Amino acid sequence: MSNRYTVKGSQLVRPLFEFSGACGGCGETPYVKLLTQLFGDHLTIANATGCSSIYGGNLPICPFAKREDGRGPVWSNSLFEDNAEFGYGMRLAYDKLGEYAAEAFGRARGGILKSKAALVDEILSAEQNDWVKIERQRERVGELKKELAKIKNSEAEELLVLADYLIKKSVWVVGGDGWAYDIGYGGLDHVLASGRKVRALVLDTEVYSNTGGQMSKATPLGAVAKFAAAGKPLPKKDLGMLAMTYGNIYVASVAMGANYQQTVKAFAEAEAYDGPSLVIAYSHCIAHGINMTKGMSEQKRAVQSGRWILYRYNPDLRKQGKNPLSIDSPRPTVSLEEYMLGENRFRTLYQSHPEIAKNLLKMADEEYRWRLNVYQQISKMNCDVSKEEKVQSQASAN
Ligand SMILES: Cc1ncc(C[n+]2csc(CCOP(=O)(O)OP(=O)(O)O)c2C)c(N)n1
Ligand code: SF4
Repeated sequence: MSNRYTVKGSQLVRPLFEFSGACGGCGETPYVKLLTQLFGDHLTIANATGCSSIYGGNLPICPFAKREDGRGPVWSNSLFEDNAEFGYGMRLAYDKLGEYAAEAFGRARGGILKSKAALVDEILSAEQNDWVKIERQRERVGELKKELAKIKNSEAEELLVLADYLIKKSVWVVGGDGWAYDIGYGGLDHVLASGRKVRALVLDTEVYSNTGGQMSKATPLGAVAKFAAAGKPLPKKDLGMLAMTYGNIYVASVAMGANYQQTVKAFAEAEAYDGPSLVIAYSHCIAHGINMTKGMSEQKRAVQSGRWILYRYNPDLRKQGKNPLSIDSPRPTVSLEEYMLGENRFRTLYQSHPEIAKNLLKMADEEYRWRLNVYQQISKMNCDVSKEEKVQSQASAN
C-alpha cells in the first residue's frame, strides 16, 4: 500500500471528482480532483459560488463520485459572500456531534456496551491523523454498530445514529479569488481566526472567472481584465501574508504545474495541521488568454519568473524554534517580460497602450523583486526566541 500523501500515491487513488463541465484544460479542476484523491472518503466541501460551484454542482449531473463502499465527498454550495461561515457551521456541527457521541459512548461503555468496553475505549482514544488510521477507525465503528444493531432499545438506536461522528471529517471551504480576496474575505478571515480546523482552498484565477473575467484584488499588476481595461495599476493583494500575520494559521501558496510534489505536500500538511489552514492555488483560466493545452507549463513560467512564489508556512515549526516559512520556488530564471508577453491578459496592453504597458512592467518587476525579497528575509529569520533572549541579556550584561 503506497503512501497516499505523495505524488505517486495520490495518483493511484481513484478520484472522486469526474467529468466536470468546466472549460477544457481548466486550471481549477485538477486541485479539486486532488483534494478528493487525498481526503475524498471523509471530505466535506463548502463551495462558494463561482466556476467551482457551477462545474461542481452542474445539476442534474454531479461530478462528485462515490467509492465502491458508497463513501465520497459531501458537497454543498453557498453564497459568494458567506461560504467560509457556511463551512465553519459544518465544522462546528461535526465537532459538537463528535463530542456528544463521545460522551454518549463513554456512558454506554459501563452500560449497554459493557461487553465491548475495550472496543469503545479504542475508538474514543484512536488517532486519526492519516487515511490508514481513519479506515481502521471505520472498521472499529462498524464492528460496534453491528453490536448496537442487536440491542433493541432507544439508547442503542441513538448510538447507532451518533456512531459515524466518531470518524474524522475534514471540512474544506473552497472558492475562487473573488470569494476569498474580495466578497467573502471578511468571513474567511473570521473563520481562519477562529482557531478551528477549517481548511480553505482558494482557486486563484486572479479574476472573477465565472462572470467573464472581472478584476479582483487578486488580479496581478499590469493584467487587463474587465474594470481594468488599461491594465491593473495596483499590486495583487497578498492574502497569504495577511493570514501569516496571525502566526497560528497554516498557509501555503502552490502552483501544481510548477511543482506537483509541493502541492501534494501542502494539501497534506494543511489537512494535518491542528488549527486553521489556507492553501492558495494558482489556477490558469481561459480568461488569461493562453493556450489551454499548455496551462500547466504556464503555471511553471509564472513561478520561474518570480511572479508567483511557492511557499509553506507551518506554525508547528515555530513551536520548535525553527523558521515556519519555507520558500519552495527556485530563483527566477525567466524574465518577467518574457513571461508576461506569453499571456494575452498582459500582452494586449503592449498592442493597445505600449507606453502604459512598459510602465506597468517596470512597476511589476519592482513589485515582484520586493515581494520575493521580503519572503526570503522572513524565511531566513532566526526564530529561536530563547536564543534571541540569551543574546540580548548577554548584550545588556556587557
Ligand atoms: C453577492 C454576489 N455578487 C455577485 C454574484 C455573481 N457571481 C457569481 S459567480 C461570480 C464570480 C466568482 O468569481 P471567483 O470567486 O473568482 O470564482 P471563479 O469563478 O473565478 O472560480 C460572481 C460575480 C453573486 N453570486 N453574488
Ligand atoms: S472560466 Fe476559467 S476557472 Fe472557469 S471553468 Fe473556465 S477555465 Fe476554469
